[in-house]
Amino acid sequence: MRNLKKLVAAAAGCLISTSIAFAGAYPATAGSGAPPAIKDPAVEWDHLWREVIIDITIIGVVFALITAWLLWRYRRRPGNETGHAPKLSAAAAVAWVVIPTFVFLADDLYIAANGWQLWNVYREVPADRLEISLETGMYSFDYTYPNGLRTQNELKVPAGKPVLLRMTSRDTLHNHFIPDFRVKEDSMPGRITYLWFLPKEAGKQHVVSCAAYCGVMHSYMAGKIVVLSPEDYKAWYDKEGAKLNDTKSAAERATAMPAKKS
Ligand SMILES: [Cu+2]
Repeated sequence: MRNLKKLVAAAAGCLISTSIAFAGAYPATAGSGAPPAIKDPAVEWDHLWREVIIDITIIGVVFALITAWLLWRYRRRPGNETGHAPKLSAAAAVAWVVIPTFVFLADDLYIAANGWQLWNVYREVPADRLEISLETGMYSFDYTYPNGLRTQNELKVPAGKPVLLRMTSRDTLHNHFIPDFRVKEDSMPGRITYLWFLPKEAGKQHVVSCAAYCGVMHSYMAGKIVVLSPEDYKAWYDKEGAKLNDTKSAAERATAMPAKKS
């Protein structure tokens, strides 16, 4: 009985200190007064994900070891079938329910609070950003750059600059999912939604996929994000912008010409 009490106390102490140690390992930024530094949301989401995996692994292993030890400690022995098994005291029985529940809930709350905090940080888009409009439709992603340039299913972006997509849809619900950047947001008719990400490595391409069932060709609704160096991006953007202006002025000249008399 004394052993059991010691065990309960040791397990509780171990788990609570583990939980507190993790809380210390992930410093809070919300409410500290200073604006949070711009961080790559993808890295932060990965951090949180690893933390969930580590927590549930530690809790799972500790509880499995305790269970295995109890099974061995109180195993059936020959000649002891009628037995005089020690009874749990009321306090020990309550402790067995309350302490594990507290540990699980404390960890759940801690993880949920970190997720909520990270979500709030993520929803504050960095001021220095490239803003691009996105209209989704069956079955394409149509991007419009600040100079009016349009691309379909391919978004070129400069490395090192946060990119904000303002999204809407011309027909039904779609979703712009970029797995590599850990971002995913619905686009829908009559509403503007947004997501942002931080492309870091020039020369890389990232898959974009629709992640909301939008019709029979939904599985074909995919695109890519091409990350260029800032210089290459500027060169491409200026060149395509100039082409667009030439086309526009030619169209304006054509409409301004007086109609020939017949
Ligand atoms: Cu879809």
